[in-house]
Amino acid sequence: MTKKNLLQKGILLGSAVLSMNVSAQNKMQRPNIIYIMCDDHGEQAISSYGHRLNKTPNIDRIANQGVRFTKAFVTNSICGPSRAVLLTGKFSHLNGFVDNDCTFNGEQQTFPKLLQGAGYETAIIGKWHLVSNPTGFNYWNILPGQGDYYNPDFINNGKKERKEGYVTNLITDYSLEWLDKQRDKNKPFCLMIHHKAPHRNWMPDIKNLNKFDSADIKVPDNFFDDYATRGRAAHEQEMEVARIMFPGYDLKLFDPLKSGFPSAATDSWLSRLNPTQLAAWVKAYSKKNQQFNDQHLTGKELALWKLKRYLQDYLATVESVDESVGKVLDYLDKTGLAKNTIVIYTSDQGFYLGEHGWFDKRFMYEESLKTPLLIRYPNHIEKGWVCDKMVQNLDFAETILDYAGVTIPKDMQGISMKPLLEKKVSKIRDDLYYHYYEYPGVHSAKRHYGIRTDRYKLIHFYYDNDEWELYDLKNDPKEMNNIYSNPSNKKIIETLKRRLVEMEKQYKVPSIEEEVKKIAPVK
Ligand code: SGN
Ligand code: CA
Repeated sequence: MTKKNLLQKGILLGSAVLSMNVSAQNKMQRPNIIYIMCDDHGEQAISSYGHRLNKTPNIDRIANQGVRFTKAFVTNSICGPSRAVLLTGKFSHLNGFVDNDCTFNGEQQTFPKLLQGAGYETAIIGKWHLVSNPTGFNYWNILPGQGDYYNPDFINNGKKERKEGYVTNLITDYSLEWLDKQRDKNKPFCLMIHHKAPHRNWMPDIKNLNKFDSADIKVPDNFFDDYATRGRAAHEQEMEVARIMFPGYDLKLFDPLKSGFPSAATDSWLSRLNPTQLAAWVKAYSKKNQQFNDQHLTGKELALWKLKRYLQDYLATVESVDESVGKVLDYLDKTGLAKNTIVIYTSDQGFYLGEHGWFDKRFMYEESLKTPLLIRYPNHIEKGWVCDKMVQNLDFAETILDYAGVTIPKDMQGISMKPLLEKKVSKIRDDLYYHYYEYPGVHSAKRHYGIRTDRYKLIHFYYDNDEWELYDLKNDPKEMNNIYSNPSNKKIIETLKRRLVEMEKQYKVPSIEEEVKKIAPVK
């Protein structure tokens, strides 16, 4: 009798049971995923990246126990679009969420839905920013819109509730509670912890308000960039620390000494604070604001003071995120979950911490094109590895599905990083495509798209201008010299343009003429 016949007659029951056990075991061994994403956390403010602005020992634990990417990039450096790319593994023009004014079509395919369908328990806690309700999650508890730092509202599986406390701590508490008590422990899980911090207007927790007061904050050497070699986009943006920041909202120059308390009318961003919190804020800023008033700074000195105040608050806001990461990692250690859980730490994009004189993101220049990326998966990813190969947030969904053993849909546009993470290939991409759309809009970063290779970056600004920029990242890593008009670069420009056309075809990008037709005419 053949094995097939024996099986059919139930004689080989023993081995059938065995094979069932193996598959049940395989299922159990599917990794859990904890995906932690901050909002606007530039790598400059993570100590393992070596910029020496602050210390993030807990985020660094992920780097020390796993891999740190130095060339992880986004496809569209802005919040909602980045989140939509993450969920769908598709560029903005295909997932439909090109700028922050869009509403996410939650009916489309997303990786949490695919995980759920494959037996994963899925949850998202924190910032969402995609307008429509989350789909594909067993549990969701999100901040409405941008959310508030103090005493924020949450929408908990559809029900709005105001929670007393500081947003980063509350997101952490909800996350630990879900991990410990709420999830179905018979299933592998994917938990997405999406912090609001350190998004503008950089409001630290009370205990950190004075943490960086005497810190020696390094000023980027291109803070006073005059954009001499660049086109209109860099000249016409509205994201300069010196020129654009609001005295109260951004720089916390409310005047408690004069009025006793900042008024909710003029300082509405403070209106969420309860009287005890407000008193702590007034105490924390009064003396240093008085010192500032007494100095009567102007010109470059004033600009430097603004940068320092901005970074003090930004870094103090990051402190709570690091603490949160520590709590989550400790929980994984304590419960023995660490071994079989992939932990990813990233941001929705990078951020300018004074480079080129800026704050915010949007541009295809390095600080905002990049996003920090740290991944830990014990026994699968080498400890303390620094990977300098290019990856994109477009690849995240594919990577997670790959690790979960779920077939990656053909219409996803990224590439699984799993073979790279396991050192089975030396790289997954030679170049990347970028496209930013939110213009006209806040901060006035003009529409542009472009290509980045390991060495070069070519950008085309369009809509109300038509300008190209080229950077040689090897000789000019800070992108101070636009070399597009240098005749010696004719060949490389031709090559990059040819490759751009190929990528537009591969990624099904509509022509910019088509795109521009759909929006308001240039004024
Ligand atoms: C708000 C901020 C901007 C920020 C956008 C988008 N202004 O409009 O500074 O660029 O959000 O940020 S604020 O006055 O409201 O703080 S994103 O991360 O959501 O894309
Ligand atoms: Ca953001």
